[in-house]
Amino acid sequence: MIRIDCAGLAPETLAGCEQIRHACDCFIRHGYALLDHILPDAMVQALRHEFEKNYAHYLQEHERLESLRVSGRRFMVPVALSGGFANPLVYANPFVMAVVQAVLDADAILEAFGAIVSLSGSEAQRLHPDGPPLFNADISALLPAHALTFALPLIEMNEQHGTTAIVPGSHRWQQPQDDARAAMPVVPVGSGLLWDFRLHHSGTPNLSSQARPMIYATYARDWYRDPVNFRKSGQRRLVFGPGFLEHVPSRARALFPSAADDDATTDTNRNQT
Ligand SMILES: O=C(O)CCC(=O)C(=O)O
Repeated sequence: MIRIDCAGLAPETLAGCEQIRHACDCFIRHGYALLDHILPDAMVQALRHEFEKNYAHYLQEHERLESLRVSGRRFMVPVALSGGFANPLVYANPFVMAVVQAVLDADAILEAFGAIVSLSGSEAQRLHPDGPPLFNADISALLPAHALTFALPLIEMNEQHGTTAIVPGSHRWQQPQDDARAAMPVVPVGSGLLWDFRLHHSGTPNLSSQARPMIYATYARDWYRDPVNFRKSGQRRLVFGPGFLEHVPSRARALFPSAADDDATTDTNRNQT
């Protein structure tokens, strides 16, 4: 797999830099970008502790009103943009944003934010894209990306904890292919994996004794809404902590064009069952 090392890159000069161009090229051609050293390890360790403390109720084998079982012992759960998760380095990471704005649009939005929790013993998911084709026509696979998923693991994704298997190039498939060869990237703490919404991928089994929480962010063109992953009325795409929107830096404001939408709620809904 192609990996892009972001260590030492200056956030102010990312737009034209060689590594980001390489990441965008990989994303467009192969449907993914694997970015190393986008956050300090200590910051991600702190996010993990915060998650385990504040979201312990999601580390159980139980689907709640606001969570969604996505496969055996694997759940999609809401995470509020508050505490460490309200840090712009997390939801608008400069390296991630440089790719997002190049492969989507300068005014791409943050469409959803939360975590996928693969509990100990979680099973292999089937390969799937994150959304259906835009059109019921071959052209869907030829178009530029309309949305992407950014995955930020809170513990290393590897053979033991499980990882997200991806099938490079599958965002260009006209039909699902049975003989697809998936890549199983090791994604260390501090690295992040982006994939095109059309790319076929799957969570692999968690063989370890601990849960594997992975923060996800869906970035999208401003007209797109994920049509499949929020089918329960209790789910929320974005949950804002108190005062969050007032503190979004100007470089990240475009991510939140419709903060008053019904789909965006404040932190008070977070613990509803
Ligand atoms: O658990 C993972 O690594 C990926 C999960 C996933 O792709 C999904 O739930 O759609």
